[in-house]
Formats: sequence, C-alpha cells, structure tokens
Amino acid sequence: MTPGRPRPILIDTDPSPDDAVAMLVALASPEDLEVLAVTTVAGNVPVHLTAKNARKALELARRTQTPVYAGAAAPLLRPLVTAEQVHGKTGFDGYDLPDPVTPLAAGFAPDAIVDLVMSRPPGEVTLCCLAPLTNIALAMAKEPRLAGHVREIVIMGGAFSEGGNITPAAEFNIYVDPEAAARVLGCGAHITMIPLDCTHQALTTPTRLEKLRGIGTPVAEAFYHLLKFNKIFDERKYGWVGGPLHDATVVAYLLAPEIFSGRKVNIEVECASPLTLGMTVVDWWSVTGRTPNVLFLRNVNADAYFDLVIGRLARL
Ligand SMILES: [Ca+2]
Repeated sequence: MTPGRPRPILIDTDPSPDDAVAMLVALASPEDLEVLAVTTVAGNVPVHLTAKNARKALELARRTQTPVYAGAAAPLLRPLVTAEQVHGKTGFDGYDLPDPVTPLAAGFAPDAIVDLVMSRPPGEVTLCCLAPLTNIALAMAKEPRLAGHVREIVIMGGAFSEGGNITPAAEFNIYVDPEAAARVLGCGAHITMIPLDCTHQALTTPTRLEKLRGIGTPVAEAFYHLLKFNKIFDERKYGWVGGPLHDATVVAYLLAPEIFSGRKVNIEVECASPLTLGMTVVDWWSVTGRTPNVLFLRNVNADAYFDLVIGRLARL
C-alpha cells in the first residue's frame, strides 16, 4: 500500500438502498478509495435484481465506469432467504429509477474477485462485504491464497447483545449463508465486523433525512425517498424513529475509523442448530481461550457518521 494513494476496494453487495449509499459514498471519495468493481450476490432480493439495482445506483450517480459483476444466485448449501418485506419486491421500492442501460461486466463475480485481488501485490485490496458472504467464500474456495493476499475484509453483519433481525439469534447477512460466513471468519485475514449492535445506533431520523434531501441533487432526492420507504418497516418493527443505515458503515469505517470503537474478539458462526442458525457467537469477555479473529465494532458516533455520509453524497 503506497501512502497517499487511494485505498483499492471491492464492494460485494446485494443492493437495497443502504448498500447503494455505501457504494456511492465510496465512489464520491476518490481521494480516499479506488472502487475496483462492484460484485453482486443474492441476498435482500435475487441476484438478477441486486445486479440491476447496483447499476441503477451507478447510473443515477453517473459513475458507470465501475464494472458490476453478477455472482452467486443462492447460498452455498441452503435455499435463498430474501428480505422483500423490508425493501419491497424490487429491493429498491420507494422511488422509481430507470432500468439500467449499462451492461453487466462479463464473468462471474467470485472469479472477478480472485482476479482483481490476485493481480495486485499482497496487502492491497480491501473487501467491503455488504451482503451474504457467498461470493467471498466461493472466491476463497477457488483461490486459497486469497485470504492471505487481501489487506482487510470489512463485513456488515452479525450481532451480539442486540440480538438478531431475521431470527431472534441471527443477523440477516450471516443467517442467509452461515457456512460462507464461517468460512470467511475462519480464513485468517484481518477481518473487521460491523454488527447490528453498531448499525442500530445509526438511524435515519427525520432531521437526517431532511438534511439529505436539502442537498437538492437527483441522488439526494432518490435516496431520501428510498430510505424513507425502508424505515417504514423498521419503525414498525423496532418502535424507533428512523431505520438503521446498516451497510454504509463499512465504507464510513474506511474513511473515518476514529468514529467507531470495538474490540478484537473471537467469533464463531452457528451452522447446525435450527434454533440459532447463523448466530455470531461473540466471545466478548474472552472466556473460551479461542484466538481472536475479528475486530468487532460495537459503537459508532451516529452524528459524525451521517455528517460524513451526507457530506460525501453531496459531491455527486
Ligand atoms: Ca446489503
């Protein structure tokens, strides 16, 4: 990694609006981040829709030079579970964006991940994981040296004392493909995880949404409506004012790590129990003696986070 050079990243994602905010904040920050590609996977909605939504967001922001690859259509071992109840049938309900005209990049996302990481020197590329970890696990299966070659893997996923959001025990991204998550958490790379404990502090309150809308650009207007649609479900579910802006925390962490805090801990993923499938078992108090494998970010300064996100979106 050359000092002063933007940090190369890959964004693996299943857009819904909070994923798209993460992508656009990264693309609006070329002095800090170089987005090599966006890779999409089945998650919030099926993969043909996540691949479409990623390109919708890039076209809205006029950043179509970033290649978008489509990846896995289903988890490694299990049938796909989606989240249309939160994001609507398209994954992007709440604001009509035109169908994209930019074609998908040729190739399968896990192959592209391997090629883009391995074509660079070791310790360069950071993987930003905003979705079930199927593509990443497949890439690691194809190229076992991948984990030793990345700089860092930053994952939005998991939960500790906050409990789950898809089952009482599990967070959605980990629950959808627990075997992939277990594979990635056990890979030996430098892994940072941003769980629900953290993202549930970062709510799209009316004041923050109005500030976003106040930018007055087409990007701001679209995300004002998309995030407003999203929070209807969350507000009903949690009884909060606003919904969590989960996935943009990953990019915010790369831009401003000082607004997050956490601890290096051991985390294992439950892959067997029907009751707690996909639970991230966080050894916060180090009671097991298992080697810490994850920097687990439990807190964020939410005002600083939204200032950063809104400030960067205002550039587009
Ligand atoms: Ca996501």
